[in-house]
Amino acid sequence: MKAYLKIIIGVFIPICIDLSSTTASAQQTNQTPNIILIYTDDLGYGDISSYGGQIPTPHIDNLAKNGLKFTNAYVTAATCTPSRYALLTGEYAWRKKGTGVAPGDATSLILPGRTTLPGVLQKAGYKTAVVGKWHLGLGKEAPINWNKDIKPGPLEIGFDYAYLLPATGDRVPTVFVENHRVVNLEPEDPISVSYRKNFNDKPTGSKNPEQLKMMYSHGHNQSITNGISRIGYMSGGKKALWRDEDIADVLVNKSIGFIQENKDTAFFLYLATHDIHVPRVPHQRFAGTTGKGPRGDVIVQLDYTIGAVQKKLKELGLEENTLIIFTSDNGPVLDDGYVDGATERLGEHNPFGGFRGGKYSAYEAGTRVPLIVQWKGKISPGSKSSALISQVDFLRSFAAATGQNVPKDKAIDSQNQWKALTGQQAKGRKSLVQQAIRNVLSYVEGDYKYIEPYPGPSMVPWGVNIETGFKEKPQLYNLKKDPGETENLASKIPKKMKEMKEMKVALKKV
Ligand code: NG6
Ligand code: CA
Repeated sequence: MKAYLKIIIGVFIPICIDLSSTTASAQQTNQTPNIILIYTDDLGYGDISSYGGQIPTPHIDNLAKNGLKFTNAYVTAATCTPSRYALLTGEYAWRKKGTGVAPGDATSLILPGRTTLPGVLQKAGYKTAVVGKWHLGLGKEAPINWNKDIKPGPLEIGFDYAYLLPATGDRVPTVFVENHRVVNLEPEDPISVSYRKNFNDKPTGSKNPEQLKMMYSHGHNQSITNGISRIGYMSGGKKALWRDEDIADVLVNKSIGFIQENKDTAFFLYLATHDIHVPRVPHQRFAGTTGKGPRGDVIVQLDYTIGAVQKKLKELGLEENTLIIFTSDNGPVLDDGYVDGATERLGEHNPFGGFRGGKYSAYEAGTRVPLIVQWKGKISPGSKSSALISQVDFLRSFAAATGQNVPKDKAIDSQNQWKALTGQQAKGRKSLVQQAIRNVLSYVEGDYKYIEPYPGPSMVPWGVNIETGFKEKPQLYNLKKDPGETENLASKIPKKMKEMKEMKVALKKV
């Protein structure tokens, strides 16, 4: 069923939305906002200047100036694959085995037939696209043949168009995939990929460090492309290899191309940036501009990306009709496997925004992320919200906003938080679950957070220098009074602890 959103702008903000009326119109009008979801990679709560960062991000700050900034918003997991899985399916990833960080040759984790965020919007008459990092697997059976049609993938689960980095920038194959095909692949130079063994003694980071323009620090010592060694081995596809310096520009061009092409219909663009994941290799326009090394420079490059999208919307007169959501797939990390000076050149900039832990961690910095929603003319500019929001809610929120019915047994963790997301309501959800590496779960409700006991290492066991938040005993924190999670209240308020534990156990059984 196609949707029609009737918006009555009253004397008072916020707005009133009547979801009862439906028509067959998919025309992009005031009533059906375009939706652009900008999903950044590894960007921390404190990485942008509107959240206290020391690196200038004027275009991202503009989103906050014109829109609504959340201080209590979460991604569902502290790594990429489970976060994206939950974002697109409306279900926590820890419910499904095999949804941890996916290798570059993983097969599709979200299969045709699933209820998905793009699928819901497609049904509502939107043109849908994903541009950027996928990292949810591609194809049906391993090993993937990269030289033929690669499917199923995004086109089979609700996207009309896809331009992808198949996994991450640091994993082979380092090529773009457009719809079902590797871009610029020449049949006489086919691609081979292996995550187990090298091909014909091809150069690797560990054997040929002299060929590297950026040294690896941990992992990332296998096949070399563009002077950077990666995770995994590949050969062939010479013409198809991306140049890391150009990735942001390529994704911008594909995004604004999609916007241009669909300016007259309602569209949904999921722009999943490679920035600011490793390897951090800014274009020369941005290299050296922040004095904070590549990590700082790719934040400025990310800001440019947002600026380019804003410029396009303005040029097409679509600013008022477009809702932009800006957020991140997990918390920040400094050294994530390459020697790029991220730690040494940080200075006063604090990506962690005062929270404990970071990417991979059960502590807050793992999953508390920036979230900004801009919808000009609808959301009051410069507003702030402390509503508890999870990205898993986007699916049902947009379903409700576009008049789509999602059966109760689908997208089971997603809640319709449309009102909170658009600033019409101060309260969001009551509780949520956070997922750290090794599927260690935390439960947040009200001011409190419970971290389940786990007998694991206290530091992430590879060189990232981040606390896991794992303890053999349960932990309970009052996030309001103690956002830095310094005082474990488990033994001080055992009743609360018990209650939180029971809630978490109950949720897991759903
Ligand atoms: C880790 C990688 C890290 C990054 C991460 C996934 C090593 C040593 N580290 O395994 O560099 O790729 O996986 O990041 O290989 S994510 O943002 O896509 O989840
Ligand atoms: Ca990530």
